[in-house]
Amino acid sequence: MKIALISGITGMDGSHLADFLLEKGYKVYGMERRSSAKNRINTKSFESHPNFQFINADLSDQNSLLRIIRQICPDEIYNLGAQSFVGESWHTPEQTGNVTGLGVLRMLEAIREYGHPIKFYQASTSEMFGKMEGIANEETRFHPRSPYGVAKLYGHWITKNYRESYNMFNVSGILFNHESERRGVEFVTRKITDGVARIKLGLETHITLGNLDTYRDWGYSPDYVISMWMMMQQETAEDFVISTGKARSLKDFLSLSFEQIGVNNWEKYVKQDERFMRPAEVNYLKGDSTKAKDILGWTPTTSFDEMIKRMVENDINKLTTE
Ligand code: NAP
Ligand code: F7E
Repeated sequence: MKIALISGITGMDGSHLADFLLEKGYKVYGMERRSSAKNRINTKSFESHPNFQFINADLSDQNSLLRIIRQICPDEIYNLGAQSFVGESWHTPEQTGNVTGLGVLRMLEAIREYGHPIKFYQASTSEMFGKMEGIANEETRFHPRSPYGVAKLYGHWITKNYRESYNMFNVSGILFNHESERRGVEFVTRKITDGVARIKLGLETHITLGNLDTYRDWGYSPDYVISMWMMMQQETAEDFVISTGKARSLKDFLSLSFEQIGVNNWEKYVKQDERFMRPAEVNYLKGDSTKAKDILGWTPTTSFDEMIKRMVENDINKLTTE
């Protein structure tokens, strides 16, 4: 039985990846950091699975990482843990650099110190492209626009550097935005689907957002975590862009979300507030995942419309039950 360690288990991708790996017959350890109140909203589907176990460690604590690796001897490590909210990264740039950037180095150093080969996946991001035009692939130059993007770029390069320096099996997936019913409510897609559900149920009258003139290449998280596993099964460690190849506007997202509750004039229900604007914005992201299609055989399967439908339905059901 293969053993996987996932950092970021309580997050969106970590929990979807755990579902996928348990289904594949893996023993999965989910790395969790200590908090005063447990955050296990996303782990319900697998936390009592006989092949799943939580394990305590923190990406800002070097020895904790080495200790758990020695304890569980994993074959594969998926490093999904991060301060992942771009907006927050201007408020806590040092903490973001420490966890999202240096946390990657700590994980790599723990693997080196352990001394046995472990395959390593790093969660890189389209935010490293930042100020881009056209369509980005693995060769496109980087221009991050936030402390988060800069920290991720450090994580990306140190992953590559340790591959070249120590011949480690390290891969980076450069994933464009992806969402799901498990997305945190501070991210714009879930903020909208949760807001639409509240308006439908008469709990709110409007949604307050920041910059509406923005475009993202949005995919579905359960499709994207499969690509992470595929990268780890290759003979050679390489980096891959994962995307749908389509840039959608935030206004499209709003329009389709409100359509789910029979509203055609979404503008009436949306306000804007400076508080949600960013000091430097990434206005447009679109990715070319041809390399992933050719080498991994990966393509996204869930459409933009279907994803929005699932997210709105899920939020309506959730609020109704609550
Ligand atoms: P997420 O839902 O925000 O999850 C982040 C996870 O990191 C949470 O489980 C969080 O745990 C954990 N974490 C935070 N600080 C930590 C620390 N000091 N030590 C250990 N764990 C810590 O993020 P996601 O959307 O699933 O994304 C997964 C990864 O992919 C992240 O690295 C993100 O930056 C990257 N990424 C995401 C996207 C996207 O569109 N979703 C695209 C490209 C790359 P707590 O519950 O304790 O906070
Ligand atoms: O913003 C705009 C905002 O916070 C998307 C993370 O997973 O994907 C994610 O980062 C866009 C931006 O995601 C609001 O200014 C307008 O242009 O949902 P977001 P993100 O910044 O793209 C990348 C790939 C990651 O790696 C990250 O970890 O929407 N926007 N109004 C707003 N955004 C938010 N959050 N809230 C608003 O009210």
